[in-house]
Amino acid sequence: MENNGFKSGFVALAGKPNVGKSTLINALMGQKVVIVSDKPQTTRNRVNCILTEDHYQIVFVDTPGIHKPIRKIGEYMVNIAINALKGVDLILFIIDTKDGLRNSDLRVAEIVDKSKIPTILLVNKVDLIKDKEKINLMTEKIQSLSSNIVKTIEISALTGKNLSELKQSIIDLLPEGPQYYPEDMITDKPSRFIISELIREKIFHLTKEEIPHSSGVVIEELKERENGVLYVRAEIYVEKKSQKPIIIGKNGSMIKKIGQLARQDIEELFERKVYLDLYVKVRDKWRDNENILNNIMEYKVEEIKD
Ligand SMILES: Nc1nc2c(ncn2[C@@H]2O[C@H](COP(=O)(O)OP(=O)(O)OP(=O)(O)O)[C@@H](O)[C@H]2O)c(=O)[nH]1
Ligand SMILES: [Mg+2]
Repeated sequence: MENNGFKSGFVALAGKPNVGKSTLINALMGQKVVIVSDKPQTTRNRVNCILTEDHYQIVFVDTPGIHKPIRKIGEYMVNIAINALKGVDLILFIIDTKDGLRNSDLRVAEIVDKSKIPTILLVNKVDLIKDKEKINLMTEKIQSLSSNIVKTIEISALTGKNLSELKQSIIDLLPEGPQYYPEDMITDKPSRFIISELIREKIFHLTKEEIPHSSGVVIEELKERENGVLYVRAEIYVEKKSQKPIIIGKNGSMIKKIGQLARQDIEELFERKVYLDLYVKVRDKWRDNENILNNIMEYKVEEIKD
């Protein structure tokens, strides 16, 4: 097949939680596709984000942060992240200059090294750090651990610093290849997944301590009504009875806020009116329950099988 110089490939993000993987993907995509928060372990599934231009198609693979799992959900997440690197054309390995290097970064470095896939090391959040020496020491340490790093770029996913240079480097490193996805497709995930993520994002933004991480969102019903309104019924899972009133809030104020903000995002994305019905369900220790996880993390199941 003649590709006429069209370039394409899969570009996976790798890094510990909270380094800015999802923020970077949204910045490179030029629109919000994946959810972001200031709390670690926001991303729980692999999400392909597709950027198509005249001469190339980049499929960014967002992944959960690689960490030492405590619960079963963490094991799923790390498995998903590691498996998402298999067979990709390029890896973007992100470190966080603000947080410095930790054991998880060294673990990621080892995984990246083993993959033998060409890797760009991204030294992120440089907007927060003036200490050049610190940045250099971090960079050298990681470079010494991952022999497949072909380039290192200091970036800020938040301010956009050096992102056009990064995009050009990605394109340069991609092979000639086919257009994998239709040009108007921005993610491989179904509407249900995107909607559940937008709801979960609001919980991450509005609640604190153990609440965001104890919460999960499942879409129970999604249908278009005759009047064109998109009807969504979603269940928010929490782990303990005591967490339910926190999600609901005083006189229902918290769940109302979650619903309002999520609805706005969903309406914008789907360009139609949305009716969002939210329920809170206590699911005892759901994060260690494989039956529930296989449902909530359903989008990874084939991924995990080798
Ligand atoms: N100052 C600054 N903050 C950043 C930058 N990039 C990301 N952040 C912030 O870092 C936090 C984490 O960003 P995410 O994109 O959710 O990080 P992630 O790596 O996807 O995290 P997980 O999904 O938990 O693995 C958010 O509060 C972002 O706004 C940056 O370049 N500069
Ligand atoms: Mg993320």
